[in-house]
Amino acid sequence: MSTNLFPLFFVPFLVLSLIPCCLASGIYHPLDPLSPSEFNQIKVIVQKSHLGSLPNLTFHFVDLDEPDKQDVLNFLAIGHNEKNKSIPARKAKVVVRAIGQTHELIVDLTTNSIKSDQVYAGHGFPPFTFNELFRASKLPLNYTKFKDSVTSRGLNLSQVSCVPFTVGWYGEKITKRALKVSCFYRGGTVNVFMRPIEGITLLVDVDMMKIVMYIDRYRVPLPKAEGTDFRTMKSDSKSESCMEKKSGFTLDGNKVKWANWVFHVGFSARAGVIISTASVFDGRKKKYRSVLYKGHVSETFVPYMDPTNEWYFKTFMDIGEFGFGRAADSLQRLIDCPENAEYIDGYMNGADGQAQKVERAICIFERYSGDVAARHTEINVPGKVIRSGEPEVSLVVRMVATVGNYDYVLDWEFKQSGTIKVGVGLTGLLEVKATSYTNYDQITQNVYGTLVSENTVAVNHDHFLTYYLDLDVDGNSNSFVKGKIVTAGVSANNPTSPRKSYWTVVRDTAKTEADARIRLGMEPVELLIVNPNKKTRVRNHVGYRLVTGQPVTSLLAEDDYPQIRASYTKYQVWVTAYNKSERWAAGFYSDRSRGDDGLAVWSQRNREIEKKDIVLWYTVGLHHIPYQEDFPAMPTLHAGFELRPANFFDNSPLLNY
Ligand SMILES: *[C@@H]1O[C@H](CO)[C@@H](O)[C@H](O)[C@H]1NC(C)=O
Ligand SMILES: *[C@@H]1O[C@H](CO)[C@@H](O)[C@H](O)[C@H]1NC(C)=O
Ligand SMILES: *[C@@H]1O[C@H](CO)[C@@H](O)[C@H](O)[C@H]1NC(C)=O
Ligand SMILES: *[C@@H]1O[C@H](CO)[C@@H](O)[C@H](O)[C@H]1NC(C)=O
Ligand SMILES: *[C@@H]1O[C@H](CO)[C@@H](O)[C@H](O)[C@H]1NC(C)=O
Ligand SMILES: [Cu+2]
Repeated sequence: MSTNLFPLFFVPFLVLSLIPCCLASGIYHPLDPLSPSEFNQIKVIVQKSHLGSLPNLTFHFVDLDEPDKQDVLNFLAIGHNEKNKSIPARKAKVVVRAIGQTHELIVDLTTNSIKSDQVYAGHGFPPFTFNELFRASKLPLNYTKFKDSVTSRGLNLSQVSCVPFTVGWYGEKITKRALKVSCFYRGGTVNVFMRPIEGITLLVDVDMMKIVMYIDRYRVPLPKAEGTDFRTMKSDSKSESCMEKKSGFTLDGNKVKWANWVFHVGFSARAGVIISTASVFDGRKKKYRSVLYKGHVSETFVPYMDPTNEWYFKTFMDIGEFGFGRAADSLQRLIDCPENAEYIDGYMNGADGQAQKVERAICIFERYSGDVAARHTEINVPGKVIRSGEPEVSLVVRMVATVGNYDYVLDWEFKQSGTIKVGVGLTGLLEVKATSYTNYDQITQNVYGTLVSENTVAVNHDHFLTYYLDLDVDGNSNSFVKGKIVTAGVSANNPTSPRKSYWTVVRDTAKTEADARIRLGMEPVELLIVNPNKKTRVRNHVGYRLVTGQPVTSLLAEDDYPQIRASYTKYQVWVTAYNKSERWAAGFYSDRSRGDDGLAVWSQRNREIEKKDIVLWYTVGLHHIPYQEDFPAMPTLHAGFELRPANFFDNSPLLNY
């Protein structure tokens, strides 16, 4: 779902200096996120413009307008210590709303000016501001009909908490910015999500900030408070003293250097953690070689599978409707990250444009997993038993997005083997529906989920996290190769083999975007991004392999409205031609979107993708059928994928970096 209204501890930042701090200290990287002073500078520039005098000006999106890729790469190649004035201009993309219009601005921080201002006239709306969500959540508490509904259920208004939900799109010709608000009863629990006050539909027109529809259709018993507390016994005695473990990496501004890896860690309100310009050191070639220009979660799609009046609209796109960075929670030491972790704060804009800080938004730590990175025992050398091996030590970059009831743990794990392992952990609270049933034997109708406790149905749903992966494998002229593994026969009268079959690999290079839409299933495939211009010592194309997870695609009908908005979830893998402005899989304006922008639409252009700068999109999907163990809070469920070198190195990188 869509909002996290509880941590209200954003610290406003004062304008300290108009010079980006990073420039002064010489550790600047052109993809550094906007600094607090830059956010505040942008606010001042916009307020001093013609927009400043408009009533109710709100900042919905403020992010770095990244320099062109070539400029970034040129800058990094030159190195940051030289006094060469080719630092790309700092610019920001800003989306504000005023008098019912959405303005897209490019703000130039170097010249203190607005470079362009366009009114967006297409479908869909920018992300909600925290203020809007907060104000919408308070409206029912002062709405007579709702107060009557609460009283007539024998409940106490002082114990009611309301939560706003985005509403999706169902074919309406005209859409407004709207939220539906659902209310919950605390009455002795901190787990508000487990006690929904069911049967009420409450629609808020967000621009008017007014309730415009109210229906109280039915009532069912409120699930009990008992047994819903999700707080586990926290042992404060976790010894901090163990070992004084020196972190084996260096953090220089936002640049990380560890083992054979260098990369940049960014943060934005929309994407949350962003990994960019990741390169791995090749010990034989004695140089860093590029792997990933940029990677982050591009969109999420969480459709619930209850089509009834009160629940059908729950088809959330948390990145575009709200933002993973906006939902970033301050990490708890020794719980969210281990004792050897270092932390990075995150910054974003408030609705008023002012910089806000999320302390400890990202952590970075070395992981001693107890696993084996590589090993072997050799007994065939006469008179000897030769044992060798290396323990797995990796570097993890982590962020947690708490999007209302759900918590997503987002990991980027770098391994010395050259692998980048991307992990998603799902935990937090389920979205439940109150019901009159108290046990399974009573159930006579479809409840669209699992009875997880008395009067409590946890509704079936999906999670789709679509990753933007701009791989630049050893440079940016890349191709996408599909290797099908097929059964081959041995002819019956072959004199040299008694075998009848074996398997072999049939490789196919995708020419255009249409060749690169992949629905994974029973058929075994190897998916590679290769650089056809670069060869290994023995003349294989250098590449990286996408090691996929469970093959999950959306099961909704093609013509179902939520599916039209998230049509890209019918395939797990897409490859598109690089275009700086194509980053958000469901389109930039995904609130109330209609599927007319986004990955599926871009792919329809069917651009050439052979020996081109290309972007890989991979969707981590989970069909979530809840179980009783997910109540009252869910033990973490893991999913993910890997990017693994495939003929990238001349031999195992564990041996010679
Ligand atoms: C602007 O804000 C004022 C007060 O905050 C409110 O009364 C008014 O309705 C708002 N106007 C619009 C167009 O949102
Ligand atoms: C800056 O670097 C570029 C590219 O290396 C070079 O062409 C240019 O001459 C340099 N400028 C100065 C002022 O050193
Ligand atoms: C509650 O609503 C009334 C009008 O219905 C309004 O006068 C009052 O200011 C509201 N109170 C709050 C706390 O919003
Ligand atoms: C409602 O809650 C308030 C505050 O806890 C309490 O003073 C009041 O007695 C309660 N009313 C009912 C009807 O339970
Ligand atoms: C880049 O993408 C945008 C958005 O899809 C599109 O409008 C634009 O034409 C594209 N540019 C090129 C050069 O294809
Ligand atoms: Cu779930």
